[in-house]
Amino acid sequence: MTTAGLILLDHGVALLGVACWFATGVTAALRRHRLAGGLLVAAVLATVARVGTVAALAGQGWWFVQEKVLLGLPLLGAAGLAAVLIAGPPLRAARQTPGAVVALLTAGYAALAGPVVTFTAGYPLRWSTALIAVSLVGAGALLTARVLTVPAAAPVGAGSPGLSRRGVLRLAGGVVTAGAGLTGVGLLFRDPRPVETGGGPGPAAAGSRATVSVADLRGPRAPAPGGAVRRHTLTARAATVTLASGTAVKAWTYDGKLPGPAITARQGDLIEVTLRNADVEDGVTLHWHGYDVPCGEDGAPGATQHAVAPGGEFVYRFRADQLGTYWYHTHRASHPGVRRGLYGTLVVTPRAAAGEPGLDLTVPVHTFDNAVVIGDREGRTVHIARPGAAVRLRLINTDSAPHRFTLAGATYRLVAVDGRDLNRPGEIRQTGLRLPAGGRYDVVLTMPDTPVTLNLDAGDGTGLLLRPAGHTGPDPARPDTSRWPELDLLHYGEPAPWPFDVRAADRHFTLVLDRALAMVDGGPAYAQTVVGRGHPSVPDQLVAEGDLVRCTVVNRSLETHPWHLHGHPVLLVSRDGRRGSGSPVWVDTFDVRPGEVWEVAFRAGNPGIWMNHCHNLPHQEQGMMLRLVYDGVRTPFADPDHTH
Ligand SMILES: [Cu+2]
Repeated sequence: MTTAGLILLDHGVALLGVACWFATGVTAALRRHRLAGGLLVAAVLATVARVGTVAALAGQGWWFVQEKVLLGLPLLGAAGLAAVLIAGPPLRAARQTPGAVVALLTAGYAALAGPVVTFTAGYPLRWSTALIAVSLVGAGALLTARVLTVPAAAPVGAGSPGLSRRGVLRLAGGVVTAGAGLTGVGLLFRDPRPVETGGGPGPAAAGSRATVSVADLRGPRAPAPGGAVRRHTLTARAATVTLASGTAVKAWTYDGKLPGPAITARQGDLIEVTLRNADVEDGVTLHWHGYDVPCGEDGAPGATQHAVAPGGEFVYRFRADQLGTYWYHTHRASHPGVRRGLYGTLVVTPRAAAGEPGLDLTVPVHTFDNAVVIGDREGRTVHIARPGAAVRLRLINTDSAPHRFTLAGATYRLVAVDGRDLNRPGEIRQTGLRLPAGGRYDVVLTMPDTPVTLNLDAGDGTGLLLRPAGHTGPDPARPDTSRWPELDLLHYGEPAPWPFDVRAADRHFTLVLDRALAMVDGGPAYAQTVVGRGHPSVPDQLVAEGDLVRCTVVNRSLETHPWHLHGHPVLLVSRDGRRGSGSPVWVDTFDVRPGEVWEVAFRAGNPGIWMNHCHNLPHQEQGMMLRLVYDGVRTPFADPDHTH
């Protein structure tokens, strides 16, 4: 069973246990003794089964079970054992005692506390969570005891003066419960650690070394020798754009276009883009997704610049040293900014074109409220190619969810991922390509003398049709590709030596992704969390220039998280503890699906302050973001409430 399957099964068994314990308590209270006895057996069995699911899940990693092992199960175990001891004998004798009902319902509260802690706090378990959970279960027990064992019409002043033994016990229980609860609530407001060092040295002591501002980490002003200057001015503005396919889209745009103007360069050129903002009230930036620009050009508001407000301007300059397929988008209010249209493509080709020109198509996919488009068209776009010509398709996913592409009618090779070439990628056919949010695949094929289709997802016919020049037959229907297997990047292409030994990493960080109650941008939220926190309360990751950094990314949730680090490509090391057998794969975005554990590594060679976040942009907005901070680099742009 997959880890995600185990997570779901464990949730199910936990909820079954809650239902059984409460049902036992209620039926006992109603004096349905035989039914209560049967339910008690079921509750015990569900609890034992829960131990089994948690144990199985523990085999996938401690992150998946920590709060269950340390809190949920011990609490339930203690309360359940007490319930069996207290309620078992009277139930067997078909008697009811108030104490039995209290004990059974208390086991119900304890059973409920486990999943509540899992869904609201998760990993890592904190003292505040544990104390509040124990306190709430205690409060539930005391209240239940009070309701069930104090006669509603007790005569005032009757009974013995002073406290009975039961009264003393209750008073003590109340004090302990209140104390635990108050301590737990107090601990909630303890500030999180501001920085994680990943086992490496901490920040250099203030004043002991020079610091550099990200404002000074800017790109060069001239191209490489022989290179050109590619100058653009992009003006962000709201516009209603009529797509080539005829649909009108109310959008935020760069230059009134969807997508924004395509930026292309030859390797070594200087790209200089002046961003102006006409009327996008939230402000805009340009982030060069996957392009390892100097940090000051990265377009991350609150870290590398202030967002460009209406009437404002910012000039980006960087050398087009990296070849390949990239894209740009706003990083200010990315959700909804990117979804509404603030994106465009960036393609860098070699200085000298190799061989005869074939067909080179940039294929950005985007989903608007009322249209799914490739480029600026819905439906199927037709291109003509000469049989025998080299065709390159540059697939770009500009959405927040993965897309599945299938190419029918030809064999092909996936030659580059996120702009970086794979080593000896083999020919494949009838294989699906799942492209993470923000990711890019470069696919090449030799045009056959029959039509080829590129198909998007399962749906509506969105895609490309490559028609051979001179072809007169009918165009092919959309093929059924739903059963095609999915290419596993970890086992594609041929191995090649890695540029470093990941076992010798200088720092190792672990990011556990989940949902929980947390503060996001100054307000409480049911957040998308990293180690239980929401942005900007997630601790920074500290690195020093030159460090080899390992990062483990764990997904405890039931949603996919396309993880995206700015400024650095990361090498995919392993998934669920297993290394790949194929080409080294360098990416800037990798999908961490539910229950998966990825390990990646990178060399810290681009000083700055870099955003590290989920590229499902609604998740990012809901807190799933942190910063990678180089020691000695500071930002004058900090704006902790508005850094999306
Ligand atoms: Cu996510």
